[in-house]
Amino acid sequence: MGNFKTTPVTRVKNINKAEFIKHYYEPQKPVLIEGLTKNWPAHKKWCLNYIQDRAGDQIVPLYDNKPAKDKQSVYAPTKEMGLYDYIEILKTQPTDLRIFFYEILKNMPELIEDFDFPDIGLKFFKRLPALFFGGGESKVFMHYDIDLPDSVHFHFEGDKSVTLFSPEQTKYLYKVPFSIHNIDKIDMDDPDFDKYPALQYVEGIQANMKHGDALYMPSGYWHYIKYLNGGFSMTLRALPRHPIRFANMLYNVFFMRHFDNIARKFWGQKWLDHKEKLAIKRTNRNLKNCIFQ
Ligand SMILES: O=C(O)CCC(=O)C(=O)O
Repeated sequence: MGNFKTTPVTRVKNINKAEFIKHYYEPQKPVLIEGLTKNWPAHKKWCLNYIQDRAGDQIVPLYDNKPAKDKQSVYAPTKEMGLYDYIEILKTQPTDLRIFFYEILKNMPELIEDFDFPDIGLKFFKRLPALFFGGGESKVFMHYDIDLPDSVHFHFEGDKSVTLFSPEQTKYLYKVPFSIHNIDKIDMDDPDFDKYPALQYVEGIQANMKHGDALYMPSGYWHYIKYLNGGFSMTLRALPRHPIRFANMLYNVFFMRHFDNIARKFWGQKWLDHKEKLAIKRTNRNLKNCIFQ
């Protein structure tokens, strides 16, 4: 058992477009920007009460920390609940229940009055601003986004911990084939280096986020997220511009995801076990190659 090596994310108080492009977007380097939301109405208004007041009788799908098993899709929620009642839980007790990808335009379009798409050189996909909610025990499984966006993740109310890993480190992360996550048995808080030796070579970037912080996550970056108390975040995404990343995005969205779903339906747990074995075999082979180079 052990800990990942991590370095703290670069933090800046404010940044203009030219600086962002030169120092972060072009080299694809994460950065936490503290002042990006300070002039948004959301900076003053967004808190759990504000969202709860607008929840009405909406019913939302909820996820917990348990990984999907057998024929269950990774996108299948654990349960459904009224948004008002869910936020009441977030406010009053620790919970691992999360909302993943609550589409603002579909569900609470009035919120778009409260924020801007920042002018920092990213071509944001304006139709898909999304919120994420979690409680003090929520952990978002380690993954990268299927559409490989350059994204900016904004946090509101409470605190959260985000650990990022660059795409170059994928070879040591026990990535599961035909997926965007690593082996779900790995405890990202206390990784077992005897069982998963390649993890010793991984280096993360640690970002501790509080109200109003904005984290730039370059395309393909892995993220492992823990909510330290009840809060919520918004992600704005920009489609990848590099042609290879764009092609990978099309492959992920239009082929890989569907292929994996079909295989899961046919073979259930057998398919998951097979992929896990492959992940271990491939990663340990990468490790050997690296050691003997
Ligand atoms: O913070 C969360 O709950 C998940 C966020 C996430 O995975 C993302 O923005 O890609």
